[in-house]
Amino acid sequence: MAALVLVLVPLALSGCAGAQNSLNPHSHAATDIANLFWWMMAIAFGGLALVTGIMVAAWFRRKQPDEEHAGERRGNIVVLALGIVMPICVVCALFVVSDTLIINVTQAPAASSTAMTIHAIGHDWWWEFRYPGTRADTADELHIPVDTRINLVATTADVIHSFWVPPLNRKIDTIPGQRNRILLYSNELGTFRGQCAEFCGLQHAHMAMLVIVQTKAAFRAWLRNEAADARKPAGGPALAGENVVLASCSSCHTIRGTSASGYVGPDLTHVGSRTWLAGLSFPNRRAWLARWITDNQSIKPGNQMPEFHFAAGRLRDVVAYLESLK
Ligand code: HEC
Ligand SMILES: [Cu+2]
Repeated sequence: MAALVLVLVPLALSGCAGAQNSLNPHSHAATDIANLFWWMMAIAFGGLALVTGIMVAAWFRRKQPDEEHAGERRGNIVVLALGIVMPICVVCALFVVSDTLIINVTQAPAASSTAMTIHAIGHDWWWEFRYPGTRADTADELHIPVDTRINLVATTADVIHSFWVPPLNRKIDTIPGQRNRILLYSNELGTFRGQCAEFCGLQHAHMAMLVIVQTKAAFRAWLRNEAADARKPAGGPALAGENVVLASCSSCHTIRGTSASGYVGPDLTHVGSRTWLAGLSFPNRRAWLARWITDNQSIKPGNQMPEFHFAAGRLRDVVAYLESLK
């Protein structure tokens, strides 16, 4: 029973599964990182096996009382070779491999080698993504075309965060006043999860993102829609909701094509087309949106949006408007 617990608990805590797994690489940079991990793991286990083997052998060949000092000299040489010389060689080899091979591959790409640039901006506690050359500005869902080298520029609007999408590449910190770059690339269609990897305050754990890798045509269509202004609701509850949102929410949120131009929270121009909101804290569904507006401090305690206690009818209008922003 104890042995079973010892095996199962680390497996459960390791979290090696799902869409945020650096051992399930989808780019050559991530493949190299995963390979380095497996090599280091293999060498470490080789070292462990060797040391354990020597300990077991020493137990069987331990001195008998009548051979006090026999073999001491040879023992010293073994300690010197296995305990000092070999670790130095192994660590140096790993350093050279990771420094010359892995760091080079995962390094910021030469600007001329990439097909497009995307800006990732960390905020307490959500991710903003901009596509220079267009007006597209979105949050927490980063769309990219497949098989395309992207120059990802990571900056911050407040404190230090770290942009990390484990299946695609290593982490890159967002440092105030500095632009850090990393190559973003995926060789496969799919949705990968990323996470802020630098403690940035109360809701650091709820600062996640999705990277949605699309075919080039689907990506272009998405970007065209994302760059466009918000569509004016034709009528009904969505139109009534627009007035409430412009009056109550525009100091913090931008809705392009309207008077709302705040920059404290995410751009809501196409919020209706996202699948998860607020750093992937809740799915983009009607009941959750209503709860977010009235009760967001219980969903994401400490987040910088105030709660609004609208009457039921108004709340329904506001939600209808948000949902119309496709
Ligand atoms: C004082 C500034 C402020 C005001 C006013 C404000 N918000 Fe927010 N809002 C935020 C911040 C900050 C976030 C991001 C919170 C987080 O994820 O940590 C946010 C997030 C959201 C999100 C999630 C968006 C996404 O893509 O993740 C929605 C939806 C939203 N707000 C709707 C509203 C509505 C509707 C109103 C008006 C009734 C409103 N907000 C008023 C600051 C504000
Ligand atoms: Cu963060």
